[in-house]
Amino acid sequence: MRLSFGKVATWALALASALTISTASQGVAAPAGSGEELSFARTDTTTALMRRDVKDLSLAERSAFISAVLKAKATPDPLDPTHSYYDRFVAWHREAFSCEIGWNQRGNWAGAAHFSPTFLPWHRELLLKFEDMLQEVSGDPTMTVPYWDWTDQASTAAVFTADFMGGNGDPAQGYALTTGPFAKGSWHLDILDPISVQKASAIQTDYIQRNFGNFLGKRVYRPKAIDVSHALHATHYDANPYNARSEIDASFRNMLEGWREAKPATCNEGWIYQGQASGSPHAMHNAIHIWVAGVWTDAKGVDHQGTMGYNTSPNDPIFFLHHANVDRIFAAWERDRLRYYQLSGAPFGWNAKDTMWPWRDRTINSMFGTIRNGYEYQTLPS
Ligand SMILES: [Cu+2]
Repeated sequence: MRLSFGKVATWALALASALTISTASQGVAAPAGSGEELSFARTDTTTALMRRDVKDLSLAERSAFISAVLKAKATPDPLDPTHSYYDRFVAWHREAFSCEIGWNQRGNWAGAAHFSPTFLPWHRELLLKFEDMLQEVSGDPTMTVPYWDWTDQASTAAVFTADFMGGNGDPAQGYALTTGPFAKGSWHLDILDPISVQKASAIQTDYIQRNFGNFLGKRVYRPKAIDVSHALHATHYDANPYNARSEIDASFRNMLEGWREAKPATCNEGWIYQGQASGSPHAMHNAIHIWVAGVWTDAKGVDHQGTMGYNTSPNDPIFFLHHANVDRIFAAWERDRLRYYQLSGAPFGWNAKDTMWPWRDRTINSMFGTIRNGYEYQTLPS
């Protein structure tokens, strides 16, 4: 995601759309042999792998995960040796904001992976591929991405330690991360946001920056368990107009993605910009990106934001632990609603039976359900 420094709300009328969403099969798993071609992420896996809370990992498991991430960063990408295997994921996430692959709804944009119904299935597929990579580089076919339950203080405390994700940035050094395996000097950001995007927000450093809970001097809070419970009550997966402006009571996806009072997204110099009304707090997924990143103005009046605020937010490995938790909330929501995703009439890449950019390998519908995709969560929120 990308933070917006937009100061003024431009509150246009919601765009009318001819799209319709069918709720006929909601709550009912589609019958076998419905004619739809499905292919799952791990058809060869008979036992689902377990994604666990960081607070429950042993010291050896914590260390094995960090080693795998560091190895991925030191291994050239088999598909493109100009960057590391790890950075393939940063590049995918960055390119997902390109207008070229966006859905232009009469000037109001939905992205390939954000402010769009694809938000949850896209990040699920990204995480599965990230996990596959960690298994490959570590030689451990059972390795999974642990989740950071940001509603839980014990999980949060277990995440931000010197042997794992490191802590907060150092205010004396421009909020550079100076602790842990991804500290400045040890972990270098090789893929940055496009310059045009940086100009619109802040100039990005080539090391991780974090400024916990500070949004231009105002406190940002992490969502609580009760916020998650509330989100799980949303009955529909998504709603017209299928972007950041979807009503959260009707759109579980936007409830969880976290846009509130969003402005129409625009396309500037080839990149989609999604802002929202000034003073309207981001929620859920967005709020955590902002909580970790922070936004601040330095003594010279220059605006900065932390690494998790950029389109290249996967540069901070906390991204994957955060998104595992977002996916876990999705898993809790979809339990009784498996295969609900009936959107049709959208451009290719947003309909239930379409495949998603850039992989084009599995249908959106096939991304629903964790166990049939070869993994499950230790616990689900309720
Ligand atoms: Cu994202």
